[in-house]
Amino acid sequence: MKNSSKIVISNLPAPLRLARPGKLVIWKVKGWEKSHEELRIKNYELGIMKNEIEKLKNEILSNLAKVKEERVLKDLEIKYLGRKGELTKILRSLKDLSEKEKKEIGQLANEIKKEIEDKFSEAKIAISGKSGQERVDITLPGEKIERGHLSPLTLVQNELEDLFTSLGFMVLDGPELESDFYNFTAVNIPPNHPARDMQDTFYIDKKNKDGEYDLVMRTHTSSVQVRAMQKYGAPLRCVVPGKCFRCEATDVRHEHTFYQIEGLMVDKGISLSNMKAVLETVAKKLYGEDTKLRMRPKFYPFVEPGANGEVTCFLCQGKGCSLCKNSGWLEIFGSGLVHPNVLKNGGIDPKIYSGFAFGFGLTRVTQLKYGIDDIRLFNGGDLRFLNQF
Ligand code: FA5
Repeated sequence: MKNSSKIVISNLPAPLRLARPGKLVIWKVKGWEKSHEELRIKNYELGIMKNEIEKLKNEILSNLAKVKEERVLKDLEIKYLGRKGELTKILRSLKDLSEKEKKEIGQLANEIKKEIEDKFSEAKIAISGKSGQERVDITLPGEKIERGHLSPLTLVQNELEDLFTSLGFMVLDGPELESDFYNFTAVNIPPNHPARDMQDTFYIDKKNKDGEYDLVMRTHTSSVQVRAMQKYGAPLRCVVPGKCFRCEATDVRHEHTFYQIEGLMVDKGISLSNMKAVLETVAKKLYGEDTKLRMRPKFYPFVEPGANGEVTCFLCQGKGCSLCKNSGWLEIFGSGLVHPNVLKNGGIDPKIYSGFAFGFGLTRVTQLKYGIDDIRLFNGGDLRFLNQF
């Protein structure tokens, strides 16, 4: 090889250099025409390039045939067709070729690219099971999203809260899982007192260190009376809406879970007439100016004297029916002047202050307002019932 010189091809496109590590050396024999030699080299380069593209195509197709999961498919797509993908790199390197070469190899490369992209689309459809024809028609009218609304109980609760705040009452909250003390003892119903039988109670199956069951699901919102007095002292005006629980044999008027709204006013010189004025205002606000309110004495251990309040039965208009037990009246609240023992338990001196308290059955009040003939519909979860409000 004395009369020959070597040409080191260093400007091969990147994928070819990768494919053939080391330097590609072509021996140039002395006396050959330059153009002839270059043509030969170029043809050699193009041949390698075509082979590499074909090889890559076969590799991609064989890998695609094995794919079963979307995630793997995605990885393959990135590996070959991604911005830095192997096929993309080859295609990008074509820009270094002359126009004639580009035409020759570019056409092949584009055909292969198209074939591979089609295979990828087919694989995607096969894996996701969706038709390639599936399209989103943005001109179709949208699906109506149902709007919820407030429950009738909340509507009435809001109405009463507005009324009471306008009368200067605070709105308070209290725990539903309550201590035996606040639910009973603090409101003048000591342990073992027969008055405890007035409310069928869910006791929590957990004894304290003295072996007593001292946690209950509160049976009434009166459990918040002493809490409020201890926290705010006198004078005091508050209402407490909330859920109550009783172990009832349920019927059209009785539920095991129902709402009450408690009211408490403590100040100097509070009398029964103040209480009656407030309760009549509430009844008229709820049921209209013509509403008749009947109050009759009733025993509650935490008030003295005590009274219950009834309004005309909506179902029979006072004639008597199964809902009102043929009385023509429906009881909606209990009330009375706060017992001195309760004031004392709340840290308020009964010689200076007096007060009144009441407990509306909020669920019963709502039942009456909307003419709902069975209280159990509230907790029934039937949307046909709720959608009416
Ligand atoms: C009480 O719960 C007393 N804490 C009310 C009270 C407060 C009296 C302050 C005096 C001073 P009573 O058990 O009567 O009272 O219930 C009051 C109201 O709750 C009833 O008038 C009724 O409307 C409603 N109520 C009672 N039990 C149920 C029940 N099981 N289902 C639905 N509503 C009920």
